[in-house]
Amino acid sequence: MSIYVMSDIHGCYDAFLSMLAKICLSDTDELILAGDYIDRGTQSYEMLQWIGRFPPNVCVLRGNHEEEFAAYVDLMLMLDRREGLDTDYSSPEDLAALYHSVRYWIGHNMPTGRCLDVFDVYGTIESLSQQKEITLGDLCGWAEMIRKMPYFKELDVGGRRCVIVHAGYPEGNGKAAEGFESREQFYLYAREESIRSGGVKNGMVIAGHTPTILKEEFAYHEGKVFRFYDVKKDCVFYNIDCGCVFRNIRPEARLACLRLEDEKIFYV
Ligand SMILES: [Mn+2]
Repeated sequence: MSIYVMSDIHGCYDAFLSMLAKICLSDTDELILAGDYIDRGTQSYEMLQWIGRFPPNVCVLRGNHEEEFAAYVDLMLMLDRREGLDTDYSSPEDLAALYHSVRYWIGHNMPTGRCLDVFDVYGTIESLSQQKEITLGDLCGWAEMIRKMPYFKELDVGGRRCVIVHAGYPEGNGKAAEGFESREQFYLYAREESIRSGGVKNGMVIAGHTPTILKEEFAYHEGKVFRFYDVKKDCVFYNIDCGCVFRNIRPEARLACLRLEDEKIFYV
């Protein structure tokens, strides 16, 4: 039995399926997905469908893109109620109309007037609405699914405490973490802080969120998995976001999968 971890699939459903085939995931293996299934790529719908019915040996954690998606759905519901739009939960046309109302409302009420700064930043809801004819009921179902996703998963790997999380795991048990309002914000948004003020004593943290193809970022490693060992904390840090969604513009970008028991890395 093996445990595999993947992260930041970002709508690359075909690459995700290729990876499942490559690692020959069986029912006795465990797969942990560290968030950001949607946005940027073209197959967010397929990813949402897949994580809506994932098998019991899969653990689906929350990424910042899921959290934001659920917040956009909340905003749509809020406006629907406030303006008395009475959107039909099973009508694709009604959802399209509500979507445009939200954009119009933001355009007229936000200081910047720029809707895409605050709502549906990657246009995912718009393309789901236009291309897949989804409904408000579908969106509410996905938002509910997202709210059930845990922020992190802890397990024992060869006697070491191992935490899998989307971006970072703050050290200690304090309520807040360096530069962040809450632990939850750190779980979802930490970048170099994930190493500087995060970690697990005598353990391991596996995260994604910062693509290893970005030269200006701490995790830069030419599109390969980034591994760092902190001697003081006796903690191994992994960043496994190898930027797969940028593959068409960056040849070094790819999808990675880490097998925990021997730290073997697979790429597609
Ligand atoms: Mn992220």
